[in-house]
Parts: sequence; C-alpha cells; structure tokens
Amino acid sequence: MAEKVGTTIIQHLLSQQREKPEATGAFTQIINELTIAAKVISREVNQAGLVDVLGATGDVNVQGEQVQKLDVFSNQVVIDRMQHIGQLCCMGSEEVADLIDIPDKYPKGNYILVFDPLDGSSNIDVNVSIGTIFGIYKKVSNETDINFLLSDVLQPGIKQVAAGYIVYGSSTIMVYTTGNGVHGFTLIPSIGEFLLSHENIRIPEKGKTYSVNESNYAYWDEKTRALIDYFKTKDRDTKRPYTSRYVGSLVADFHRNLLKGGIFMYPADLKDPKKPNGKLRLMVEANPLAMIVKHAGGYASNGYGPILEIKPDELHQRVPLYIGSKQDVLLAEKFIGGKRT
Ligand code: AHM
Ligand code: MG
Repeated sequence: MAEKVGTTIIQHLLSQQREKPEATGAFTQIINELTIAAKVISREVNQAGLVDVLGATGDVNVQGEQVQKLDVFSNQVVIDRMQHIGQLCCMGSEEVADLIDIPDKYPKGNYILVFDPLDGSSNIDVNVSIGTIFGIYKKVSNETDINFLLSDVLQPGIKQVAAGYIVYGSSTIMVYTTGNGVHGFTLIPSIGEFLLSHENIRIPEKGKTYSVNESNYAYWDEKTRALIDYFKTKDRDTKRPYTSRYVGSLVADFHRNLLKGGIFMYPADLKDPKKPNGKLRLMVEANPLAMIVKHAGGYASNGYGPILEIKPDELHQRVPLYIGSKQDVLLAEKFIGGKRT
C-alpha cells in the first residue's frame, strides 16, 4: 500500500514556483544541492564524537582518510556540491578570506551563495546544536571574472532572493524563505529526505526570552547594559523579568526564538578594539537570519535600523545584532539607538 510520504523541499519550492512563469529552475537546483550538502554535514555531525576519538589517535579515520575539523569539512562539502551546478558565479564563506571562484571546468551562472558552513564552533566538539546558514543573491553586473565580482556580492541583505539555515539539533531541520513565507523541513534519516514539518512559521510579536552572552556585560556601553537590565527587572505589567536562554550557537538560539518568541542579541562591545561591532558577520550570519525573521513577522536591527538595509563594505564585516520578536527588537532599538518614545 502506498504510504503518504509528506512534502519535500523541492516539491514545496516547485509548487511555489508554478505561480512564477519566469522561474527557470535554476533556483530549485541551488536549493536541491544545498539540501544534499546539509544531509552530508548532518551525517558527519551525528558522528562527531566518534570522529573526535578517531582524530585523537592519529588523525586518520576508519577508511584511512585524514580526519578534518568539522567546520573545514563542512565548508568543503558546500563548495564541492555547489560549484558544479552551473548556477553560481561565485561564493562567499565564513571560512574563506576571499571570494570563492567557480573552477573553469564548470559553467557559471547568475547567482551568488554566501554561507557559514558550520556555525557555533565552540559547540562542535561537545554535542550541542550547531548550524549552517546561507543567503542567495542575484548578480547585478555582467561580470564573470572573480576579480570584479565583489561589488555584486556586497549587496544589502534586502536584495537576498532566498535565505535559510539548517540546525543540527535533536533532529536536523532546514528552514528557508524565498520571500513567500518561512517554512521548516525535518530530516527523516530513514528515508534521507527533509519533509515539511513547520509550514508558514510566524514568530510571536513579543517574547518572554532574551538570549545574550551576559559575560560581556563589563565590555558593554551604558545603553546596552540598561537594555539587558530592563529585561531582567521585575515588572508585572510588561511581564518581566524575561527568562534567559543562551546556547552559544546562533542558529540554535535563533531557531528557538523563531518558534517560541524572544530576542537574540550580540551587541557591540569593547572587548577587542579590532571588533567594535561585536562578533557576528553581516553577510553570512546576520543577513540570512534577518530575511527569515522578517518574513516570519519579526525584525532584525543593528540597534539603529534594519540589518537588511546595511550596505556591506566587505565580505567579513561584523555587525551588532538584535533579532527576533518585533516588539522586543524595536524596544532594543529604543535603548541602543535612542529612539525612545
Ligand atoms: P563562529 O562563527 O566562530 O562559530 O562564531 C559565531 C558564534 C555564534 O553561533 C554564536 O551566537 C556566537 O558565536 C557565540 O559567541 P560567544 O561565545 O562570544 O557568546
Ligand atoms: Mg559563524
């Protein structure tokens, strides 16, 4: 008897694209390859403990291959899967200083992929949720030479045509948007497919949770401290204090707040004079999640205005991040940007 399998990501994407006569299938191919990369990374993440043990005995695994650090491995998986499909003109990765070219043996396309292959590096070795983040842009010039593509890459996040993440947690979930709702798919290991599990996710307007690395308190300015103090202060009318949750993996913290409501913050701090804008990267971390939260009814800000409107100056630019439930992020803006009413 035929079993009802559920909706795969590609099926879902195709059903959305049927309403767009201009769709060429290029985009579907990009998402398809990304899901394959995600499955490979997920498999490896699930064996992380084992890989670590084997790595310690001489950095060679059971197949006699060199054991790679998982983040380096994930970076290579994404590059290998994405470079051959003929739809990308280049890529930008958190793990690679410069833009990644498409080898001459493959055709080039008009899309740009930016990604963080395995975010949450401090949690990789300790079995805590980690994730992959990606954003997709369309090239604006007619350039094909990698030396002249940087200005095509440095577009504000509002120009993303799609964005998503994969969280490797108690299950592996992929969440994506093309601007037409935010949808989540859970990897079913027994059939090797991501199936629709969270259709049209909407983030609550206001949450009860704040997520921040509070050990940075000593390095924050007065406005930032006042904001965190606000969330911790007791006030029945505004349902405070909020509760605190901080995994230390952006994707995991973001995913929880997306489903349950709340605000994630990585403010600017004075810890390292070379990083006055905090830790997180605009292009590979903040922008993709900002697009997702926007289409789920939330908001992402640098404390002064929308993340998605910032014009990047460089690929690895950092940015203070306040992201999550709209009312909570607007409140953060009032504290940080001084737009108090
Ligand atoms: P990474 O790209 O090196 O993994 O760093 C990004 C991670 C985020 O996932 C997380 O939100 C943040 O760093 C945690 O930083 P901290 O340890 O300073 O709280
Ligand atoms: Mg990262």
